Amino acid sequence: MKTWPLLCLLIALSVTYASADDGYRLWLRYERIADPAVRAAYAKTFGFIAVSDSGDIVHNAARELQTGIGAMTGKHIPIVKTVPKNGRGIRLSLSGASDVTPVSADSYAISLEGGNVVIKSAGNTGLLYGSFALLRHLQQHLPVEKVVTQSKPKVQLRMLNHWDNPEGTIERGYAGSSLWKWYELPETVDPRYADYARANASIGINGTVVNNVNASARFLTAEYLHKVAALAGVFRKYGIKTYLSVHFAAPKTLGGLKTSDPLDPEVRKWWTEKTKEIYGIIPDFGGFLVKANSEGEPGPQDYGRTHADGANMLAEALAPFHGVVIWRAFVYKADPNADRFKAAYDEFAALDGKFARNVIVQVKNGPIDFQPREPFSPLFGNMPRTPLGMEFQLTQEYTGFATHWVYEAPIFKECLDSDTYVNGKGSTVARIVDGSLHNYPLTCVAGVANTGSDRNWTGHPMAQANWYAFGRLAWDHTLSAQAIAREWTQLTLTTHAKAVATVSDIMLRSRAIYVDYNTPLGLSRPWTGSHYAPEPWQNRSSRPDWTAIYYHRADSLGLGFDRTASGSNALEQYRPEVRRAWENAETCPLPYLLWFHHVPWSKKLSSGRILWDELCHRFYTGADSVLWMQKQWDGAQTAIDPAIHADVTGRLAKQYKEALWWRDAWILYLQTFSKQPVPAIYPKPERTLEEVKKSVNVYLMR
Ligand code: GCW
Repeated sequence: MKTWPLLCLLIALSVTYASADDGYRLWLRYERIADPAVRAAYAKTFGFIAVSDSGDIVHNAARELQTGIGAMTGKHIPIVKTVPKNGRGIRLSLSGASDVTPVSADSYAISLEGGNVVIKSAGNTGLLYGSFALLRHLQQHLPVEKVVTQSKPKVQLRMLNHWDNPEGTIERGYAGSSLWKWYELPETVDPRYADYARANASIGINGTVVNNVNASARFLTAEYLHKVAALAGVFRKYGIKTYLSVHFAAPKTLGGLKTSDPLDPEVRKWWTEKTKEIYGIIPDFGGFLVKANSEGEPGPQDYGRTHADGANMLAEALAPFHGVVIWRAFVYKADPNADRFKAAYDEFAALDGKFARNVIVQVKNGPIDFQPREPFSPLFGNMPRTPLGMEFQLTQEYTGFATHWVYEAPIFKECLDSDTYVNGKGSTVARIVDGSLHNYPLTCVAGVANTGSDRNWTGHPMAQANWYAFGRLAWDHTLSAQAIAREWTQLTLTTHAKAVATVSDIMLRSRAIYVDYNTPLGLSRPWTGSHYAPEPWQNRSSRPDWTAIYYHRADSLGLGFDRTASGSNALEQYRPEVRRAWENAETCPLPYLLWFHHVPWSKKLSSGRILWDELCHRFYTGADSVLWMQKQWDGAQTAIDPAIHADVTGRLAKQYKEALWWRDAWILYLQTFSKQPVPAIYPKPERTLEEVKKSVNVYLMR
């Protein structure tokens, strides 16, 4: 213990701005508090951490408090078993309720009792979450008296989905390679796994699917199950359950059976035995995530069976162990005459009520695919008898990889706050997902992870906020995007009030800015390829819905996808109130206009501009706004670690270049249809369409 003063000194030294912050600590930096009055007040209040339970989870909670408060105050705080007679401190107390449901085990209360801060919960995980809540409070230098609170997660399963492959790559990952070193596991257990778990636990995440939904059967072999077990052993100590994505055809590919038909008794037996084997190795295993009959993955439809048949077979195998099946609704067929928008609803809505009790159907927030802005998926509200889980994407597949600063909380909130009108006004997507509207027995929110082996975890330092915001909203969807932005900034970057205001302001505007220069007015761009470079001209692919022209439908008359009754009629999948708001091109809100209407180039919009001019306006102001982001960011320089500041400055410079790229590509290409000039108030693009295409081709070269 004598090393403590030295350690504290080292921590204090390491966080002065003379040395660089590499971002590794995320929002758990525990910077030494500069204000001596606050530091002294905290030091006086936190003389000990009393904890009677010695289980791993509670032990980690106490350790975290010790490390965090120790670093912030420069004081060593002992962990003790009984509350000392004198002095003030923290008490972690299991309140021992008999009806411990998953939600109440995670809930916590923080109170002040006789000078002590008492964190109470019916479960160990609740004590862990309460400890992190206290640390969040202190990291914002708030008065101890204000810490009194009660908190309960609104959703049971709050999980990350990793699209990590067995050879270490990450599908749609932009922050290096996979965190999981499969070839080293299980013998070598990277200490980083525990830091990953800590970070997740600190924001309430309690589940992780470690492998890609485009799943390799390799993960179901005994060799790999032992590797997964080593990870699960680390995660469990932070209240996190481990799940696997499974390859539906594993009975054939791995088991050597002739079929993977879910109604075949041999196939069912194979899954039952495999599941038993898994629980023998990982006793608290969470369950399976399945992508079936989607983008070439095998599934029950290969045998003329339904998604429910497939899910229920796995559910039966998992039920004795209380495991769950999370079955994805991300499906669409290669039909040139179909509208991909309608596919999930068409395949799933009729199966409502046909799934086993331990199945959750996981739905992406929008009907197409994680676009920068999508209307909410019409499945929400249309499966009252089937628990629907939410799938958000944290990794920035369509929101600029690691070179664009896009704070995603507004995307998540926009969807969660959307009113489906399914049980009248106020039937928000959030109330469906949290189970309150339809009394779902299971609730789940998943985020496709944006983590990787980069030292700062997420590539773009500001992308850490998306992981953070996801966890906070999965816990409590009523939090505002603004409150989370401010909180994250204070924990991660600076407590300097003006800089906090500046940075959170950039964050809050960043998504709208991105949409303006990337996909304004309801354009979308899920065409095939890397999803990095603009390519609105792309018209050839193995599938019609893997081209750009399928989505934007530009022609000599106008732009946009007609999804009204005169077009694909996807709007009929929504309730009349929603339909009415969107079906009339005159009154459809501009953000959704081209999602639902093919609009003539010269049509006057509610903004007072004609479509073509409005598009130009958005593309130009969007790209120019990146200059505003740069200016604001520069203004916050003195309050932010120089290494992080410089890193983001570089990325913003790149973002500006790419914003111009997107702007010019779209404008020059669409101009070949609109035949209209760029309004005189804007400078004309300095390149030709051919030149833009050439620069894009560089990124498409093999
Ligand atoms: O958006 C598409 C992505 C695929 C992904 C798929 C899915 C994992 O481009 O990379 O595959 O969605 O969600 O299954």
